Amino acid sequence: MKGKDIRILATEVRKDIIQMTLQAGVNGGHIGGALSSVDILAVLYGAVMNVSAEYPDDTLRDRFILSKGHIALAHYAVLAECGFIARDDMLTFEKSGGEFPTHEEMNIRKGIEISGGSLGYGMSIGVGCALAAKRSDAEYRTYVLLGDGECNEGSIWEAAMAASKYNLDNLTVIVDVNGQQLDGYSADVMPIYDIVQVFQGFGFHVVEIDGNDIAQLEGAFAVRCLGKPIAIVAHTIKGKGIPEIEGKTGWHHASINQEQYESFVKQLEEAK
Ligand SMILES: Cc1ncc(C[n+]2csc(CCOP(=O)(O)OP(=O)(O)O)c2C)c(N)n1
Repeated sequence: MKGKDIRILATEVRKDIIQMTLQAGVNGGHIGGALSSVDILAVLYGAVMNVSAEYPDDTLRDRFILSKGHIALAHYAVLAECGFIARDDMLTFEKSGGEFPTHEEMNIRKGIEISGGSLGYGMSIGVGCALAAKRSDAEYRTYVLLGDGECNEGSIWEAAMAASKYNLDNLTVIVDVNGQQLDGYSADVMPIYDIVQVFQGFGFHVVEIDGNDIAQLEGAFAVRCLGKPIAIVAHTIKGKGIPEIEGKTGWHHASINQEQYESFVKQLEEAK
């Protein structure tokens, strides 16, 4: 997938997310937090990670751990755009008996490293992958995508302590800070105050960026710090790409109808 224009990839992934949500009917999809993370996923898969659909289980592949597992539909979309998942299969999202439910199930052949859905444990798995790489002198890097609401889980911080203790400079954690969670603003539900300082306090080298800006993401993913894990604090907009829903509450999880689908695709095209 390397070489494809990342902005085009991101727009295609956003369209796929809308299409999957429409096809899911009343089951709907986690549309808001999927759209906020798209640029992060597009840069990772389009420009950064050493992964290939041809050899999905290569032991030296970079590891991507989707800890905010409810946005599996965004992950399915980028995996489909990169050839890991057939498009027709992607469109079985949320269908009974299908392989692509709302929270993803571990399937290395399809590029899915963990089963997700219960927030807060992907970071521990990522720390385990990075520690294993260190101990076996393997060259791969581990990337973990967290939500800012997810950072209310105490297990994140236990894993953060371990990442520093073991000097996991082969680990990059990205926090999608869209400022919202399931039923409101993160600042109201359970504020973390200064997430940059918190990660610094846990011994991370922190990079703070606009997480919907491709160039800033590319720069952040190139950062390394000897002996320290990296945390990318990525400020994003929930619902990014569709002006009608950008930053609005109520779009964490939703169903859409045909009319909304057509309007959303039009808005995505215009925002390109
Ligand atoms: C352990 C656990 N508690 C609660 C939930 C229900 N839940 C699903 S998404 C979500 C909000 C997560 O917020 P955030 O990480 O900010 O996600 P985003 O807004 O980026 O979609 C919650 C509480 C869950 N999936 N797992």
